[in-house]
Amino acid sequence: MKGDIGVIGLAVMGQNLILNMNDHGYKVVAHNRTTEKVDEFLQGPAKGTNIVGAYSLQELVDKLESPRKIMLMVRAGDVVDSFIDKLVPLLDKGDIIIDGGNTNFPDTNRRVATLKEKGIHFIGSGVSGGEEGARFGPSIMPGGSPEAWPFVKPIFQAISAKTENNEPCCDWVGNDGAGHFVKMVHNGIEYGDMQLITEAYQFMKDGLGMTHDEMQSVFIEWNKTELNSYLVEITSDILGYKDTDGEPLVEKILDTAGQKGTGKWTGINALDMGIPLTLITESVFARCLSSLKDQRVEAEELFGKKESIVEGDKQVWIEALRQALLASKIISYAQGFMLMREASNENGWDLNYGNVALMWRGGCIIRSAFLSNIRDAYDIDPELSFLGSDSYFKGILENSMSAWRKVAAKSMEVGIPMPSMTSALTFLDGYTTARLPANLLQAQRDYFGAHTYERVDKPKGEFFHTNWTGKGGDVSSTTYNS
Ligand code: NBP
Repeated sequence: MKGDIGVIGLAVMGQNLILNMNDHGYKVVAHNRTTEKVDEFLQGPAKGTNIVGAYSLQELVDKLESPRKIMLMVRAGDVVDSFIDKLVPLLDKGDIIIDGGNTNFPDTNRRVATLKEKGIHFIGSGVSGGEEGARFGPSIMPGGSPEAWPFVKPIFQAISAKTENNEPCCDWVGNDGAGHFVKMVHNGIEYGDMQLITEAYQFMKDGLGMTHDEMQSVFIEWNKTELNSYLVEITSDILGYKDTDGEPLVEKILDTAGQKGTGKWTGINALDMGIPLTLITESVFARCLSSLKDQRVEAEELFGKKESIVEGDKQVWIEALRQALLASKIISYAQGFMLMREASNENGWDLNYGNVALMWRGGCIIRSAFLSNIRDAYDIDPELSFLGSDSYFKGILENSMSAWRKVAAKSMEVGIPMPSMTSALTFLDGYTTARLPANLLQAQRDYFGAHTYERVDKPKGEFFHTNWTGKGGDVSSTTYNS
């Protein structure tokens, strides 16, 4: 009997996905560039299963049922192109190549188009959830050639995580690089969620002088509220974890955050598309700032250590902090969905935002109860332009407003950096202000560069230039795009 699917790449993700597919009754053919790893896998974790090995790409292709489905779980970038180049001459029209790595979506756009000309279908799929997700149920976000989806759907939906209602956390996202785009936004949102939690931690630790056991209890309690999520849950575990000397391990970890680039890509795309994705972008910058460790140590000495004590009833502050965190999180997701909406419009992807929320509901790092509410919001209004306008989320934003402002103001007053929570509030203040001071900005642009402006008392699309000083001419610059 031939194999149902081939997987290339026997590192942590590939091996675990293969074992997961095997558990669900699929016969998988496994290949890896370094073929010793095929033997190690077959004699190790895959021993006693139906998984078979292939020591060359030709052998892999020969062992697969038509149309062949070959999934790459290798390092993103040139390695994917190199495997595609080697596979194409061995494949037949209608065969399917799937890239399950963390690929930047323009690469997937390009690969879908190039392979289409050769009659090969290509799927670029985000896979989230790390090692455990891959083994027991990841969130899977596939996009690319729609013709390929019916062949891949049963396998992907079988191995994916399931919601509490047994819905698969995997569905077709859209054409071209839509799957990888949505995975990129997922990762950006993950940056935001993590940064928000760290800001709450610093407020509790430095501002309220709380012990790690106290903070752990707070996160355990928060996990029983609307903040219920994987990241809040692991944060409570981390805060309670003691090193061998009985002290909290977290305080022994160097405070410089790493990053692999997907948060940065999200920010870059937001800038390219003109979407104010402030919270995620602040989270990326917070990681950049954290990496300037030596400079920060010098600067603290130069400026003097801040006394950031927050006075007042601790319990009242903790509840205010919870509300500020929740409200900020709503803004982060609202901005992420604005970005997806813009990308969907620009690329004609026709994204289903409720389905995206459902795909993130389980199996991935940002899984949370909250995503069910997002799904509900898009069920009510599939074209919702701002998540915060949905009545459930609007209610939370309004109820949290006073506490959120208190926390933001206090953080500024005592010098606790909370870039994500404060920028989220600033965003909402801007978004809910009908008239912003961009009129003055336009006047400045016209003053120094003759960039023209539109008037509130004239139809949009009519452009005016004023000779502000009486010295300039009447010639204007090219019309601007807003
Ligand atoms: P890695 O990203 O570490 O990639 C390892 C695989 O790439 C091995 O099969 C390796 O073959 C192959 N490879 C490399 Br590296 N260079 C190669 C080359 N020049 N030619 C051919 N093959 C080459 O594996 P991973 O951590 O399992 O991740 C796989 C994909 O999934 C990546 O895109 C990753 O970003 C993504 N992802 C990872 C996670 C996670 O938690 N790790 C989560 C979600 C997504 P070799 O054995 O011969 O060196």
